[in-house]
Amino acid sequence: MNPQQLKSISKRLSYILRHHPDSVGLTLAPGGWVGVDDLLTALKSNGKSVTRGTLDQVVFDNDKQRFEFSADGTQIRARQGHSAEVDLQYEAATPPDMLFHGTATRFLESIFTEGLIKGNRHHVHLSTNHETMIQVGSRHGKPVVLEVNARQMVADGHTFFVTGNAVWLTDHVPPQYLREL
Ligand code: HQG
Repeated sequence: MNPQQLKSISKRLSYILRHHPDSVGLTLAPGGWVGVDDLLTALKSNGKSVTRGTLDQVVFDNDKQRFEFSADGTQIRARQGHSAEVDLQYEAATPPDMLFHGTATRFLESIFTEGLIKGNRHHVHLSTNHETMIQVGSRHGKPVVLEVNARQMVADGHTFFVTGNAVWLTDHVPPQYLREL
């Protein structure tokens, strides 16, 4: 399986596990989980057969570690980025004092008016990694990184969650906690 094929399967998995499980007749269980056997069967009946070995490769070699298996290996989920209605069941966690958000310069005016909003997704995505955030921002245009005063947000009662691939999630970042770097 070449990298291009693996990427194509990864995109298909993102589509199913984050946005449209119904497109292949699946529903997300609490936590965002889907049975691995159910997923493989659904892919097969939709003419997109994937072996368990290839699925493992997509999950373990994924550049952003977007997916994870349950501890017993029988279930799979996307770690974040969902628009489908589901409770990911993450427990609240205390973030580092500062987090980063990558965006495009064209969004700045609106962001400094209404703050960072989650849009279609469940949460606003933040990171401790400045470099990663430049990449994330460049998906939308000329990248710019914002510093988020997470320490003050926690002090003011905002809740954060962290995923297994170190993406920090929160509901909304009001503009007073943001600073352009
Ligand atoms: C921006 C990728 C105007 C926000 C990445 C972003 C991430 C506003 C865009 C994950 C705004 C939404 C998520 C406001 C926020 N006015 N624009 N008030 N508030 N925005 O794709 O964070 O590759 O939904 O800054 O790595 O770019 O899919 O969010 O530019 O972790 O695994 O609106 O997606 O992961 O875009 O990316 P997105 P994002 P994957």
